[in-house]
Amino acid sequence: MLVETLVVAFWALLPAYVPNNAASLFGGGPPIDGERTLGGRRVLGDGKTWRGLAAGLLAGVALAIVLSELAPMLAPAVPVVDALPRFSRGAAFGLAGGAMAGDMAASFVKRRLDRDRGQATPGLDQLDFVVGALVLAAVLDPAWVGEWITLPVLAVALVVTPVLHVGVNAAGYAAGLTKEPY
Ligand code: CTP
Ligand code: MG
Ligand code: K
Repeated sequence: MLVETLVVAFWALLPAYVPNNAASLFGGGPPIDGERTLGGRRVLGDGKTWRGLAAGLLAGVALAIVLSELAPMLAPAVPVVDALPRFSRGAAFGLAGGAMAGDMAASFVKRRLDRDRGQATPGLDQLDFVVGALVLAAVLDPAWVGEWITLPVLAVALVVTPVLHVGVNAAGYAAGLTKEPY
């Protein structure tokens, strides 16, 4: 059922969604690339900081722990779902760390394409973190990914994530929390 697929996809990917927003809210300070350059351009740029990385990891893993406690309580109360995912350590760290790694990988690519920090790169900006999250989760806990990230969940995730991401960022921009509306 589509609604169940949507709910499971959203729940399973929440620990991958929040790291970006936490990094945006709490990031700043020394950049991860130490201001080093590659071919005349920054390796990652000033938008990728240690503080943002730490905040993102912490927020994602903490949320996964909370959701794991809530899942068995909430699932019986939500009529459309049979079960909601709980997160193993590998899944939690994979989703949060993979989201941050995917975001960093995208910045690396953007700098190689001569795009300045913060310049919009449609497609990459909206999917980098979810692809990174699913890849690292699949490496750290393939059984969890096999159980929860079914093909319909994956399809929904790839379609709904960009819409959700743009919506959240637009709202954050309107509220004065982020520098760019995308
Ligand atoms: N951020 C951070 N550390 C990270 C990721 C993000 O401090 N590892 C913060 C930065 O303040 C960044 C903001 O979150 O500006 C928004 O993140 P993002 O849109 O990914 O960075 P951009 O500034 O757009 O830079 P880039 O072009 O490299 O994506
Ligand atoms: Mg950006
Ligand atoms: K990004």
